[in-house]
Amino acid sequence: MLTLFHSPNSRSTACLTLLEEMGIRDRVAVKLVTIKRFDGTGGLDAANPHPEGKVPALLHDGHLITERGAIMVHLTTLFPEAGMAPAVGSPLWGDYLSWMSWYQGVLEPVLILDFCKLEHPSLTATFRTPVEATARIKAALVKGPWLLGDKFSAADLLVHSPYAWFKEATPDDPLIRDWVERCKARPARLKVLQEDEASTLQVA
Ligand SMILES: N[C@@H](CCC(=O)N[C@@H](CS)C(=O)NCC(=O)O)C(=O)O
Repeated sequence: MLTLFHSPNSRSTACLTLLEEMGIRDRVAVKLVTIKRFDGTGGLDAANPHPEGKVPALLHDGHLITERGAIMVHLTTLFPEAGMAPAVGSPLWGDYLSWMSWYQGVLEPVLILDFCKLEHPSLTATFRTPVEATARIKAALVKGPWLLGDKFSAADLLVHSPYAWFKEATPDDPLIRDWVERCKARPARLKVLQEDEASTLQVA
């Protein structure tokens, strides 16, 4: 059995959107939990199995998967027919894994460090900066129209997500802005955002 632990308008929204994109909402139970919010609202939820009380978390027959990249790779591997990732083991699968790992290991830290205006030679040596991150996304989109070429995938869903939430972080580049807008306009995302809007009232 698969259970996704979700809190509306949070990082887990992207995982719920993936379920919608894949047409597998009926295959994964979604449990709403509260989380500690930056504005001081919410709080830890005893029903959430995430070791730090965060979302998303995916429980698969007693095994806990955390980190959006890992959750998305797990789901796209379990349901390959949904077509949200290249065939496992194909050369393009390597590109897919690289984007998912790069997001978790580099892009998200880079954007948060930049938002906090934190600079240090070790940080730059390890992660580089938004300039290099932008160049990497742009290089893929020049070939485009999606990160993996002609098909929208979970890589687009994950990598565009911080720009959808924080418009000011979006690089001032027409190719990247257009890609973010195309990701934002997908019906699956719009549907989940509407649901999140409604369920926030229930969870708060
Ligand atoms: N690296 C994790 C980050 C998870 C995360 O920070 N989630 C936030 C929601 S946006 C959270 O649960 N915060 C509650 C807390 O920090 O206690 C991922 O991408 O899955």
